[in-house]
Amino acid sequence: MRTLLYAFCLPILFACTPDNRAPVVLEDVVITEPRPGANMSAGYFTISNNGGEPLAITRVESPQFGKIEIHETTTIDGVSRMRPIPALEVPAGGSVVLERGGKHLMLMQPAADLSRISLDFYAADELLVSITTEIAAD
Ligand SMILES: [Cu+2]
Repeated sequence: MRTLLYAFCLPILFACTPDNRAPVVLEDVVITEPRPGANMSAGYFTISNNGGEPLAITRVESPQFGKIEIHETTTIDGVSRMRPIPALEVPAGGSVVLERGGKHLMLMQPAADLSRISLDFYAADELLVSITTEIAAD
């Protein structure tokens, strides 16, 4: 599933890029169905920073999830572990892929109704981008 979601410019925070691309764009967004018993979903996407300054996403919020963490999976001696990371860094003009076995969102405490999922991405207290998507079959 290829989903191109919108990003919007916050005029006070960001000048739009000269060619009018949105400063922050999320593509290929996948939110997995919560596994029975596990009560959490994973989120994968590609995030692109079209602006001229590096970005650090420090917080993700959703009305559909009580708690969201940014995780990184590392494999040491064949053992995979995931741990929360304080920020998702996206270099100026670059992009970062969140995928299985790597960085991902961990979405906990899901609401009963997950027919639409909204996610708000923040750098500290500044809202950078909001998206709306749907659960994907895992
Ligand atoms: Cu995780």
